[in-house]
Amino acid sequence: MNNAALVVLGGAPAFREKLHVGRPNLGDRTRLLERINGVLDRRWLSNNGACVQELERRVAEQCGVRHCIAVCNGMVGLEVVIRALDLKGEVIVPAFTFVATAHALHWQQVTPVFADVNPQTHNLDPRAVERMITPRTTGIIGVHLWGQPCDLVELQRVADQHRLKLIYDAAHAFGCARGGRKVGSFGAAEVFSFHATKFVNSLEGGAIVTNDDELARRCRLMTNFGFLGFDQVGYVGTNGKMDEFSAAMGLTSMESMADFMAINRANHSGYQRELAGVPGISLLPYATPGVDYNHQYVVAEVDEAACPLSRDLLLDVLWAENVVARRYFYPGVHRMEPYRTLFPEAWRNVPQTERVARRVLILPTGQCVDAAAITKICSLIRTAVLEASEVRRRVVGSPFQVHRELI
Ligand code: T4K
Repeated sequence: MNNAALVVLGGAPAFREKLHVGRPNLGDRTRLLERINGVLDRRWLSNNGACVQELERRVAEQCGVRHCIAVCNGMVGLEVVIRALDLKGEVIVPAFTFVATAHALHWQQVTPVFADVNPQTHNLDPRAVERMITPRTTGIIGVHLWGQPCDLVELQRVADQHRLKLIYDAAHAFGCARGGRKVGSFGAAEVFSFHATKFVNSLEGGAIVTNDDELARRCRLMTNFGFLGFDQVGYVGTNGKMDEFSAAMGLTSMESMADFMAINRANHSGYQRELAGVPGISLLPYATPGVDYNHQYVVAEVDEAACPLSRDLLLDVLWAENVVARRYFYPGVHRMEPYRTLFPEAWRNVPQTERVARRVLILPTGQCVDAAAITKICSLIRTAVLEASEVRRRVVGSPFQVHRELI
């Protein structure tokens, strides 16, 4: 009897321990602990310490930009840029993104307007952006989803033509590039997330990067309460500073970027090989010429017209086998509160988001996943799909309860 059928009957899961999407990649422990000891020795724990300064230098170098402001997380970074650019009224964002992209606007009293995505890349569709522009629109936030650079040329054209400010939520795209130009150097500013689950992580953290001197100055002041000097405040700032332990982690993580990338790339190829020919299952390919990816997300799509098993049933099977795959970013931000109540008709404008959100399943990758685990995960998927009618009968019809925490 195969594994998928086994678990449905209540047998032991295929993996003894949960294999989560988002397990952090870790750099060199010794180097990290040295850095942390250095922080303790210096007794300088936050407020523009040596590690933060070094991280900012290295991130700016890596992106080929003049300025980097390290922040406590990506969402605060977005808020600071939104405020520093004085975005008002409406700003267009993709409906298919993590909720933080929209929340950052809402938190700053700006209305997020949801535009549709390109079904091939899941990235913001510039033509859909154009359709959503109104006299109240002041900006666009592109999201380099799954580490794929947006349609940079077209989005810039739309922004220029309509005199809109364009920034990027680059939470997924550290280390990525298009045409040799690094993500981080596009638009008025870009914001990275260095959250634990990201390609490069600083526990919690993020960075604002820009070539605009004045914008950088404002962002830096705003992340430190708006202080211009010891006793002088010039803006309504916030506390968006990164602390020294986080920066130590970020620096150590950056030093292992090449390793992380190689692991992610090999994992992605493994999934591609092992899932080839499974009916109705495909992987987002990361294959556009001239684009460098970090391969941080393994994005599977379940085409219900061709796959005998629904995406959600497949998710149930995987969870039951201790493979904690995720339905990012179901059901689309426009269907989350408060946006669902504020804009109950928004779904009508985003048919591709609606479709993509029903298809996507993110599979585990990174350091915690090896070739043997990938083979096992793919064999579970293959078995579940090939024996769909039996799996469906047992999952739906049995008292076996799949624990769906977090979903
Ligand atoms: N823009 C975009 C496009 C984003 O994707 C994000 C964040 C942001 C902006 C905002 O950036 P930050 O403000 O977060 O810097 C997780 C992350 O918390 C979030 O950072 C990330 N995107 C999002 C895609 O994923 P959840 O709600 O899925 O978190 P959670 O707790 O379910 O954890 C994710 C998985 O990672 C789980 O399977 C467990 C695993 N995990 C997590 C942590 C923290 C570990 O194994 N170890 C860990 O230490 O949001």
